[in-house]
Amino acid sequence: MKSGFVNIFGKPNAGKSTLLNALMGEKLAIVSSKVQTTRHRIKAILTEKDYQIIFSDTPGIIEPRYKLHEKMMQSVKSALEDADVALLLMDVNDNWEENDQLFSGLKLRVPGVLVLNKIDKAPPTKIEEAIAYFTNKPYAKKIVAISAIAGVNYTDFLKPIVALLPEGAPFYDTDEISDLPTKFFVSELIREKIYELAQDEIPYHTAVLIREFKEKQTLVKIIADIIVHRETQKMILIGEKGSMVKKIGTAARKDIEAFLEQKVFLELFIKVKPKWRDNDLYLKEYGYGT
Ligand code: GDP
Ligand code: K
Ligand code: MG
Repeated sequence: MKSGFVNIFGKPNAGKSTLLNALMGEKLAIVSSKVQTTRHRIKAILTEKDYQIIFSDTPGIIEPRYKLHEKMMQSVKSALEDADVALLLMDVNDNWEENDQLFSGLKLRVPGVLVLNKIDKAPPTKIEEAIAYFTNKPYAKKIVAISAIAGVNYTDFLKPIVALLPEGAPFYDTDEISDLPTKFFVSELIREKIYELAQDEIPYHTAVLIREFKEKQTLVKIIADIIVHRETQKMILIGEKGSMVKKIGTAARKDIEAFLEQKVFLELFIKVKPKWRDNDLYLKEYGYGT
């Protein structure tokens, strides 16, 4: 049995969360076209007959500007420390030199697999040139080109990664898919809808707190607070006659129902907590503690 930790690193929007979902065949990590959507390290456990891989999605690597950012980068650091294999993911259409510097800067002590993503948007010559550019880079033990959106297959993608893992007993029960509680995924699905539907900087000022999660006979009742900095942001999120919060709620409920495989009653409240992103107590309450 092979078992170990495979951690995904890369710049914001490289497609880390999309890849994690493709590998798991299930939506565990939220995805958006906005940078800094992922704030936590998410562990996803894939168990098969002869291997168990614990994948970690991480926030994109950035320079911290708020305490929230510092917590995000701490989770990148911890993911560097416990990896058996590092997946270094980049958009093949992004700047190669910048990614080269970033990956060198990680100072990997474990084998790295360079993953060139979004090949659906690149001409074949560009993919070949990228492979040539990254061949023999010290962090890239192997190079693969994929489209995370289209999906990845076992033979071309997972098999070589499994080969790099140590022999050993599985770390988690075979029926576990994550180390994080259900509530976490529920709050993330709500947050994803805010990234999709709210304009400009509002998603970055938002946290979601599940206040009630009750499994009843025929449905799950969920009450959540959407936390923002300012009264004006609250007004925008409520929208005209409550239209915005209603849209967020409807879209989130559908995804939560798919995730829980149960009917859901979802109620959302918008609350103002000035400067929560720089307040240790709030950060802890909203799940960004260490
Ligand atoms: P992360 O910030 O690295 O976690 O990136 P996400 O997984 O959130 O993806 C960022 C954006 O890139 C989203 O709009 C995705 O739909 C898109 N994306 C991810 N993988 C691919 C891909 O293989 N091809 C294309 N065309 N878009 C992708
Ligand atoms: K993103
Ligand atoms: Mg992400």
